[in-house]
This record gives sequence, structure tokens and C-alpha cells, in this order.
Amino acid sequence: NHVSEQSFEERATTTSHPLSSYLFRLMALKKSNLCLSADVSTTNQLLSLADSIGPSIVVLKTHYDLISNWDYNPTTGTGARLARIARRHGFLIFEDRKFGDIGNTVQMQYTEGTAKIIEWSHITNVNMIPGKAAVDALAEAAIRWRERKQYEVKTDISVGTPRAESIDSDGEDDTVTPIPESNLEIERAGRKASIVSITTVSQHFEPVNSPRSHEDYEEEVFEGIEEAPMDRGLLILAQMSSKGNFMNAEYTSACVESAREHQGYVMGFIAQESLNREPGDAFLNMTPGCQLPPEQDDEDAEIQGDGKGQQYNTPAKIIGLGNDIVIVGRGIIFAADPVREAERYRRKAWEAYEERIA
Ligand code: 5IU
Repeated sequence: NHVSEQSFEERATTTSHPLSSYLFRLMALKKSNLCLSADVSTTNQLLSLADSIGPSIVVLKTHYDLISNWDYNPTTGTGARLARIARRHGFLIFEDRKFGDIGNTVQMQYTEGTAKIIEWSHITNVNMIPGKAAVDALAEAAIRWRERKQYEVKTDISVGTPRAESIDSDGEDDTVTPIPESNLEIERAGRKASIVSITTVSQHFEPVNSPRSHEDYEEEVFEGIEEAPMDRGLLILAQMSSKGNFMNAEYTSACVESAREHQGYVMGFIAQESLNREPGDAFLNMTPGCQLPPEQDDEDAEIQGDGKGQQYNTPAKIIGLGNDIVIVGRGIIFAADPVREAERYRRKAWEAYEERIA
């Protein structure tokens, strides 16, 4: 369709969603349309995976409730540390929470409780089974959160804690607070972002033990990668990869309708095919259920499911169908050399994209 033929650079300029625009630019810059599904069991496994695979991906998908020792501290905890790694390597965090309750409950689950997902995860998703109200409620919560964050940053400046330059959305500098020398991260944020994210402000980050150093890469990335905008995005779960799932065509269409109603918040879909169906649609499609045959095997070999309902397709097939980002979990995590395997997936998915737009 019309959107699948456009380059990610083009789509960065046509989308009205600031986080989608950022993500498309990141994809073009890193030549990556790969999302790692980091389904691991401990904080250390999660953070060191994020740090080692970070260079190959544009999104890291989490299930925070799989982590046995998730640390909920808002500044020194797992979410804040992950956000710091995300910023260093240039990828977005996507908590695959699949919200699925009434509006009031999902708002509380999103912003309150133990995990405070909205604080550290740029993207989350919703199971629209309860109806469109779940999406409306999450969108409302995100707007309120953003207003509060903006207020917090401004107040901090006014009480004289120098943090960053504050540039209003109208582009006019108002209070320009001097930036302390020691605070380079914030200087970087102040340069581009209209407001500074709280995770950026966290000074308590301790580097994880990474299997290799990324210093060279960091420099390279920081040349082109700016701070992610202070925005949150939602993906609507419109189609699933699992065998015999109940998401029929009518259900999927309702998901698309809801996305059109919230274009400032909904970035797109978790789906198995592109859901950009009408000329005005400019959504992002992310697709799980992706594996490659082992390197020595035939590229077109059929890939077995996992025996628990999961069904797999290759990056070439998924991207060829008009999807933008492939989501890969065990295909990478369980490989003998996950870093190398992530690069193999990145390359395959990127080649399929290049072929698609050619
Ligand atoms: N996931 C799916 N299929 C779906 C949806 C989510 O596999 O339709 I929605 C999640 C589940 C898991 C990841 O976290 O994506 C896929 O992991 P594997 O690549 O290890 O199968």
C-alpha cells in the first residue's frame, strides 16, 4: 500500500506523532527495524542484554513482571537504569503490558502502583477487548502525565536547582538556567528536547557489567541521536501471532478506528500485516512471531512454532507484508552468540525493508 513504499525518513516527516517521528529517524540512522523482546528473569540479565544488543535495535520490549528482582525505585531502580541504557544506545523502551481492564483501572495500572510504567517506558500497548474506552483512558492518563512532568521540570528550575535550559514549545527561550559543567547529559537534553525527562535527570545510574565496551559506538551514535521527545505512545494489539487467537477482522477494524481517533497518542499496532488501509493512515506496525532458520539452513525453510501456540515467520516475509519492525525474542536470546545473532536479524529485516521501498 501507499505507506509501505515510503522510506522511514519520509515517514518521520509525515507522521503527526512526535515519538513515531523520532523512532523513524532512529531507524534510518541505525539502519535497524529490529525490536528485541527481552523476556528474561532478572534485572542483571535484562540490563546486560539491553547494553550488549542496544547497538542493533531501535526498540527493546520488556515484560517487567517476568523479572524476579525488579527494583521499583523511581531513580535508582530497574526502569530508570534501563531508560539510561536506552538513551545511551538510542532505542525506545516498550513495556508489553497489554492493558485490558476498564478505563479507570488501566489508568491506575499505567501511572501508579508498583511499576509506574509510564515513568520509564516510552511505549506500551493495550488489549482492546474492554472496548475503546481503554484507549481513551490511557490517552488521557498520558496527557495528564506530560503536563505534570512539564510542571515538575519548570518548578525545579524556578526554585534554583540548575538542571537544563527550558525551551518553550513556541520555540522561545524563557528561563535559560546555566548548566553545570559536570552535567553533560543534561546539556545534551537541553539542546534539543523541549523539556528534560526525569530519567535523564537521574544521577544515580550505575553502569552494568557489559560483556564489551561500547565507548566507540556511543560517540558515533551521539553524533546523530538526539534525546527522545518527552512523549508517550501506545500500540493497539490488533492481531496476534499465536495459533487460533480470537482477533477477527471486525475486531482488527475497530482497533484501526480507535487509532485514528487518537493520532497524537496511538503510534500504531501490534499486527501481522500493515494496517494502514486508508490514504490518511500513517501508523507504525510492529510484528512479533519472528525467527530465522539457523545460518547453515535454507533461508526459506519453514520455521517451527514453539509448541506453545507461537507461530513464526521470517523477517523477509513480515517486512514484505508491509510491517515496519520485527519483534524477536528467543531467536536472539537463546542463540550461542546473541550479539552476533541480533546483527543477523537486523541485517535481514533491513534488507527486506530496502527491497520493499525500492
Ligand atoms: N507476543 C507474541 N505474539 C503476539 C503478541 C506478543 O509473540 O501476538 I501481541 C510477544 C510474546 C513474547 C514475544 O514476549 O512477543 C515473542 O517472543 P519469541 O520471539 O521468543 O517468540
